[in-house]
Amino acid sequence: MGHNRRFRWPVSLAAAVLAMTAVACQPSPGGQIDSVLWYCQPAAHWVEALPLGNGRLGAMVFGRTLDERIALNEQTLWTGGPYDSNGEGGAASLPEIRRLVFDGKHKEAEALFEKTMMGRAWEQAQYQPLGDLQLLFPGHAFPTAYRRSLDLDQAIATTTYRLGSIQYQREIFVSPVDQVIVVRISADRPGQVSLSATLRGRTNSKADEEERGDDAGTQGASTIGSEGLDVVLRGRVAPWKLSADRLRYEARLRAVVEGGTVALDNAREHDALRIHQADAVTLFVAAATSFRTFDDISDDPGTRVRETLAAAARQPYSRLRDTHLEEHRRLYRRVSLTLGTKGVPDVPTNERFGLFAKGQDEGLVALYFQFARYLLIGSSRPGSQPANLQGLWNADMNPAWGSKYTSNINLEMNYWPAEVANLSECHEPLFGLVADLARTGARTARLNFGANGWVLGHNTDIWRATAPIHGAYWGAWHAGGAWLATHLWEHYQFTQDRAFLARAYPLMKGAAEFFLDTLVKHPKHGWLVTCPSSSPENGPGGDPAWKKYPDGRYDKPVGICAGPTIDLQILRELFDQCALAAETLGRDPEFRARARQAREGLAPMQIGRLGQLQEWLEDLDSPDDHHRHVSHLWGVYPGSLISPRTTPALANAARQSLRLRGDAGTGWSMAWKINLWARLLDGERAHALLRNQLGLADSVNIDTARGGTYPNLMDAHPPFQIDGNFGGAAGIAEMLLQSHGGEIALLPALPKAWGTGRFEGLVARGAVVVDAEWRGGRLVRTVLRPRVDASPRLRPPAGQLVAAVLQERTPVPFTRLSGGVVRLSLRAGATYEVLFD
Ligand code: FUC
Repeated sequence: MGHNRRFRWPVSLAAAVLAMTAVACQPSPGGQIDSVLWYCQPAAHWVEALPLGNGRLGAMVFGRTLDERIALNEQTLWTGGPYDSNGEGGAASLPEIRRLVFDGKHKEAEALFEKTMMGRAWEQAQYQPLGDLQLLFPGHAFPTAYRRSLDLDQAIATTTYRLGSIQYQREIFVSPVDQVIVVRISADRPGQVSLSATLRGRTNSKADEEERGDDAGTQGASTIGSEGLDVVLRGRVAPWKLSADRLRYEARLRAVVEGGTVALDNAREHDALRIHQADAVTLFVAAATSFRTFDDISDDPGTRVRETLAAAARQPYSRLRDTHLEEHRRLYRRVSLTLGTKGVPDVPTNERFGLFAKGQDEGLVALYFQFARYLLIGSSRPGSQPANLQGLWNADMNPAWGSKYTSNINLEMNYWPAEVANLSECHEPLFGLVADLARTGARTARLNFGANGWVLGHNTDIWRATAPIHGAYWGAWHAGGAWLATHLWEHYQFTQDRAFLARAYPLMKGAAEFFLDTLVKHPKHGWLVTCPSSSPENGPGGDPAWKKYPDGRYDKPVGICAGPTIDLQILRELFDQCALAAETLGRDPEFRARARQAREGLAPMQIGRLGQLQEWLEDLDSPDDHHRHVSHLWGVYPGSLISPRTTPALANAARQSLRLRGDAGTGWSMAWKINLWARLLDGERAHALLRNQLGLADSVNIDTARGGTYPNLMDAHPPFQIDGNFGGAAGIAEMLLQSHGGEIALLPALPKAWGTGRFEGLVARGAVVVDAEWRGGRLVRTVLRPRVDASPRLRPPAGQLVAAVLQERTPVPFTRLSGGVVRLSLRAGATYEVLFD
């Protein structure tokens, strides 16, 4: 079962030995250190290596001196090929499944669901590693003055060390402009660069094959050969029972030397480049697959790779580097964040976790925030696939949960920081996915529900599979598409881009239409509910351990139900958003009315016997339930149905639910709770969660139940899962700036630990760019840069008032509303400074 996979680390003995022998750390060279991750040892484990990416190609740099490993990824390399995930469909059994649920016969309902509604397979395709770039530097085993680093502002990983009197340097980046991985190796004396370089593909081990089983497909083997002086890796994923066609891929390595020689060495196991006594060498890796779209894999990766490589290798290194820097910084430099007054301690990044835990390094939070922005730029650029469970960084043939797209929290969380952290265009790959799902999910809607519109449950893959998988406990939930559709409206809120809204509206409408067709009246209360459904991955009474019998049978918890709170919350917002969008675009009055009417009939949110917000229609929440999913709090965040100001009773109940659930959990679970406490205006509790999330996770013991953060700042579910990074960053932003409910709230959940600080370039709904500066816990000034004409309400921090609003140092009028809130009138393109008492 996909949800209980073992996870193994690729442990390299050589790396571990090297880690111990690399002594004498090199302190930071002068200059910018607040955007740098750095270490005194090479990475012994993948979760210590440093990630680079251009949205499509990824690299993890270990920084070993003797035998460097750079783990490679291409974001479209998945098992299988285009397929239709649907079985015959269970629409005919829908009335019976519903009857069983309403009669309280949940086990029977799940059994019938699993018999009739599941997809052709119970798993989906998996994201695969491309292979490794391997570099061998004979004689480089015992360096001094070693240092490896990742500069987020450059998106360049650098490894430097001395060998005797010679200083070596490697710079690695993945260019978003030239679409290649570039490795530059140099020394401070001529003729000193000698190495061999090759590519290595990955092959399934027997254990991988067995563990994954038939349902997910396998990568199969690749071959290494050469063409001229290029090393070429070619592969084709293994045949898969669900797909007639299968993906092909190719990677190509070339070396351009300055001084010295390069030759092909095919005497060994397989072809390698031998670089001899060069002054410097630039290595290029280009890679591609035959993927064009989810239903077309007819591209020719060989031609693409050859052309890309030729175009890149023609250019001088300095030019490649400059254009890469410029394009990266265009996105990265939009936001800055400084927390605290202490400055950045000049110690290796892995030592900063301890300082942060002692309250001595809030700068780590700022680095963590920027790292998430960096990861989003690296794994989700216009034209690329959306960031999957691992962004695009995966070294495992059988990755946890297939490293695919889990849409009952994880995929959405990946995009929580996109808008507020000023990376709006990095959101686009998600919208492309939604457009595809609206096609594949329309078939599932018809076959399983006899409904119009489109539907997605809790998972999809690169082939946009939409049929339920895993089993009824997970697969009976089907509001994943509706949740994703709310991202379209969010993008519009933040950008005010009407042309985008016009394109997105049919997708939103399709997501809503499915529910307008499938909502049913609950026989007891007459409320409109979803059925069958579930509260994602949780059953009433918590998540009891699965009981497995020696003969392989198991008892599993039952999750199927009608009208879980999360569904009703998502649908309230989706129906509202559709109606507003239709109004804005002047379309579909009938549909608008239908959506509004359905919204009014939805089951209400309810407060239960523990004072909690009920997760289900019935008051079934257990005080002992510490389940990682907090689905019923969707209406607090990412939704905005519940807030301390507008719905105080529901907000109190949400608080109580959060208290009962506790502050621990997987990385993403803690990240969600940061956002929730921020929305509940409790900065101290949000910060406490952040402290938990930024706890250093043990990179070796992957069985630890505790989530946290690995030494390379990547999130530990465990194992590594990128959602926690993105959710954590969104939470940090949410503590500093909120813009739901029609107002821009400044420093709404500022913890004491961040008494002094500043940010520049965060974005509020209404398309207003916001800077703020505060001292001693008090906001000093804010700068607003509206991208469109706007008249937002602005809420200063509690206990402060707006003193003046200036445009080019000249006071402009504003209106005071109640509670310190003011109404501003802003013109697109102008800059306003707001001062506070
Ligand atoms: C959901 C979560 C798990 C994990 C997986 C990828 O199933 O419940 O914790 O994050 O997605």
